[in-house]
Amino acid sequence: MKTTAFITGATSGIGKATAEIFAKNKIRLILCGRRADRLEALKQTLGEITEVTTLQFDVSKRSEVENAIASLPDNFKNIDILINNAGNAHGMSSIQEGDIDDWDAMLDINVKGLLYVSKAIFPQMIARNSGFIVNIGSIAGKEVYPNGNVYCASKHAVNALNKAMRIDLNKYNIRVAAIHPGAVETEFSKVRFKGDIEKSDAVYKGYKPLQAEDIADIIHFVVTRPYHVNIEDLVVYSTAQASPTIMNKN
Ligand code: NDP
Ligand code: 8X3
Repeated sequence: MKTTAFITGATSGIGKATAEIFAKNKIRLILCGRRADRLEALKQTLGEITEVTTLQFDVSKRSEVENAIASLPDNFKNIDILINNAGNAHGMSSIQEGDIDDWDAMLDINVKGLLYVSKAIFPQMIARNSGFIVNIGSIAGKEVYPNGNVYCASKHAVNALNKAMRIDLNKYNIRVAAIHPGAVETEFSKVRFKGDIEKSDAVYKGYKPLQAEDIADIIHFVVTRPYHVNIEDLVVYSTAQASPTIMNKN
């Protein structure tokens, strides 16, 4: 039987690259995001090589999450792999100057959104005594850096929830893994800096950052190990990056 994967944040960056490599490897796809036009475009292109269905919802809206997942057609209901990837940083400033709307967005999307989606998918994995949940954390979930405050807190929460899922779902034979990338060149910085292209481009200048495909390749490796193997936690930097703040730029 074919493997089915559910990917949140599939419309861009790491999620989109993961959808592409999964499609090439004939994994059936449930692709999620808010931007309907991008979901439709992915359905058209990737639908030529594998079975694809899409769900448009905001992970931070609990009823949207529940309704969307409940609406999956029967042939997509058994999810083997959940990639909890949707998320972003919103703003970057000292904690005393932080925008409370940005804090709400990061905690609602990166933490509560991941929980809402997972909660809706746990039951069928538990019932089948099988499944794999991959949580996309960040180096911001391992260390706190200046002006990263609430984004770092949200990713520390993802790190904690990854461990919690591994412990609590252990008796159900469910694999759980987290991947924590350093800087990856995606739309991430455009979102963080609210469309300020100069600021977002500067994040990736002067060195070779990770590409979305690098992380997608690692995700694919992690989910294709034999079932008794669970790579639980991976931190991935570009060669030029030694820590959240130490970068060998030219
Ligand atoms: P992108 O901005 O390129 O992609 C973010 C994805 O998340 C988009 O598909 C977006 O889809 C989706 N998303 C954002 N908010 C919501 C929401 N409220 N509801 C549903 N979907 C949402 O960034 P990346 O690919 O870089 O980020 C993916 C993950 O990787 C995030 O969790 C991020 O924190 C993490 N990460 C990124 C790093 C980087 O340097 N780029 C490094 C470490 C971790 P849409 O807008 O269509 O809803
Ligand atoms: C994204 C990487 O360093 O901007 O999570 O936090 S960083």
